[in-house]
Amino acid sequence: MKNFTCVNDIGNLDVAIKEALEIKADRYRYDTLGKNKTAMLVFFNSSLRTRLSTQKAALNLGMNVIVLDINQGAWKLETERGVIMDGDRPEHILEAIPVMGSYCDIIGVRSFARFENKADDYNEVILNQFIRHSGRPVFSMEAATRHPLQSFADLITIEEHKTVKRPKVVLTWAPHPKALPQAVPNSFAEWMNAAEYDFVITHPEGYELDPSFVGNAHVEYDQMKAFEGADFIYAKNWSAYTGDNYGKVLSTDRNWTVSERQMAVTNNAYFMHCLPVRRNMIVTDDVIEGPRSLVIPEAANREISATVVLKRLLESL
Ligand code: AN0
Ligand code: CP
Repeated sequence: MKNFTCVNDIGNLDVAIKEALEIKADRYRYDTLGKNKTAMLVFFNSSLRTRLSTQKAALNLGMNVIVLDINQGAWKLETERGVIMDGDRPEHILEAIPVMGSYCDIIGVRSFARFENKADDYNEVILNQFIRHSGRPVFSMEAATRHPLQSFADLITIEEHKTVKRPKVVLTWAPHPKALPQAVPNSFAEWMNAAEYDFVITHPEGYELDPSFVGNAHVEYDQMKAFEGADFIYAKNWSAYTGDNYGKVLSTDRNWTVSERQMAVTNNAYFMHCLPVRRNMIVTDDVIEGPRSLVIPEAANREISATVVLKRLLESL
């Protein structure tokens, strides 16, 4: 695997899941594969899980790790080419990227959608600059349009808990006070479609996702109807994608907060969320603390998805 930015990079999902479960059963099995290799993790945005689980994954493989928070101690980066740099940004990303690449063997990047320019976000301008100019394999730790390490961990979690081959999985929008990217729902949809589950997306009107991620998923605007008979509920907020509303919050309707009321019509569904989660906006205390909540094992599986991805990148060096 040369880079890891989307579901296609991982290839056959059955093979990937098998590899993940083998690594989960013996996570230090490849502890010499990364000897004298350095992973650099570059964060343009905050993180708890991605930061910790990816470092742990690198350590599982015997790698060295360098973590850089761009906004804490590094020079502020200009990202536009052609700009006269007489403002508050002393360094250009086109020098910073190859310099970072010179100190490591593999680079992970977290760079959220900035909501300034939809085309720049959906063309993954920052992530692609890393791919083009670092000279290293690059993996996404959540970029503008996708969060593949999260979706891979979500897939592993569903595979561990499902009781039928093709479970009903429902992605539901839920309210949040701030504008959040579409990366997590886009990516989740991409992986669920690839897994060929019975996949339903529910959200208020105006929150339609990019059709290329929705694919053949069934879109249902009635949340209660969508939840009927579901085996897994995956909650997430996202801001609007469509037209001039790109990056806007159109609703904070707490009728969409996942509670026992909606969970009651499911097939005793498991509850999932990528975290961090705002309680009693996205989900009630009762549901997230309940016996069917998978949020902690789901987060724990981030170590497993990252170990598989780093292992495969190391194998292709
Ligand atoms: C981010 C998002 O919604 O993309 C990260 C989730 C993993 N969430 C927040 O910024 C709260
Ligand atoms: N789920 C996830 O990626 O969490 P962090 O933003 O804390 O890394």
